[in-house]
Amino acid sequence: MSEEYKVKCIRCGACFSKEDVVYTCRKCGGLLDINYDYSGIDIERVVEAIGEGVWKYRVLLPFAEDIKPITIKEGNTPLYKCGRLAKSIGVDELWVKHEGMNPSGSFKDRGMTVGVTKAIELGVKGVACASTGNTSASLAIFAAKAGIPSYVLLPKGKVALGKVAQAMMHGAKVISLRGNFDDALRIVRVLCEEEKLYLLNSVNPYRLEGQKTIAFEIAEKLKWKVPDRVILPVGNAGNISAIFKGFLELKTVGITGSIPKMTGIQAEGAKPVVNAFKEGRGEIIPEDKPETIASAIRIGNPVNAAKALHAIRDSGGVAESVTDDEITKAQLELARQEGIGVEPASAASIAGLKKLVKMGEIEREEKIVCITTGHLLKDPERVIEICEAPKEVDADVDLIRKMVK
Ligand code: AN7
Repeated sequence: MSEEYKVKCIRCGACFSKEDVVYTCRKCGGLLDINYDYSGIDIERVVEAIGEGVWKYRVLLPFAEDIKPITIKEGNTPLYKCGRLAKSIGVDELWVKHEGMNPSGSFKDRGMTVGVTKAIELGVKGVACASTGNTSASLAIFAAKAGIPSYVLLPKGKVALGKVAQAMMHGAKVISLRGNFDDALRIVRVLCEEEKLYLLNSVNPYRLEGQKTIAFEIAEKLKWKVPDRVILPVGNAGNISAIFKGFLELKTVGITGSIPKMTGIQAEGAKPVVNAFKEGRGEIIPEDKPETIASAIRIGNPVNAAKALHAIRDSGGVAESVTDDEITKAQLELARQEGIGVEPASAASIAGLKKLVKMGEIEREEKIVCITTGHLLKDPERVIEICEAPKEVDADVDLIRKMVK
């Protein structure tokens, strides 16, 4: 593992110590990044690494050799080649990396294994987050595994059932806030400062170190050749920033030769990053009333927007939005053509691909990876809404025989 790293502000370059509990730059308020001495990274230890999941890539994680990870065997998710869907969309080569196959059912586990391991190293008394659902489920699980208390703030009535159930079951103190996700994040940040709880939203740069391993796994599965494009949903904008960093690191240390076009998809009713991208701005204008059926990405003031906009522009990618109807349609197609069950936010990546192909922005020859961030079972209520209801019948074989004809 890489003990040699800096916690550095992406805006003014100020550095902070590893023992410091700091989330944003104390000098200018900018986002922080974990920087390694890449000249000291042994490529063989990345390419030849044994093991599986996030900790396989421990040379590029910010810990000393002897650290004991808090892990529930996260990562190592399947990368499916999707021939039928590719054909119907009109592209030659489409892969789906299904992050819903993580232990808690979302990609957040990758960030939490690193984040909670750091929390234990720092010796904090508890951990906390605001969440649209998946972050809280994952935090509750890792806190349980670590044996420390967790506190989660959820926007009341706006979180999918499966996610709340997980947070409750694994023992988090769940607080239902009369407000939206952005309100919850604002409040939990104050709470963490005052109560000395460790904040594990994606503003915490250690979270992103775990999530960047999505890039490592994609590259490795494709025999260290990177795809032309990676498409994923964007909410708080941490994951797209993390995956870009992962690909950048592989290129920096000399394992790969290029970086995929990072392509971020938001919902029509919550698209501050898309607007900033299209208007050529480096900062977003927050949206007061974000609204979409994809509750995971119902976020109006994404904290990692500055990093995400860099990732998208520096890689030659784009940001685009899709409607709720387009999301639902893509969710059904992915389920029925490929057998991949995802929650609405995740289907935004497929909906975005379809739209960008139609617009001529994506070319047929591109090798594309879509990331589906969360599992279908996270949001059972939504499934019942969009699928045909089961037909109820008496226990009579003749009646049922007629139904299957
Ligand atoms: C399924 O759980 O923000 O752009 O609090 O659950 O890195 O925020 C969830 C985000 C995409 C967006 N897909 O990722 C939370 C939360 C799913 C998600 C995103 C989320 P980011």
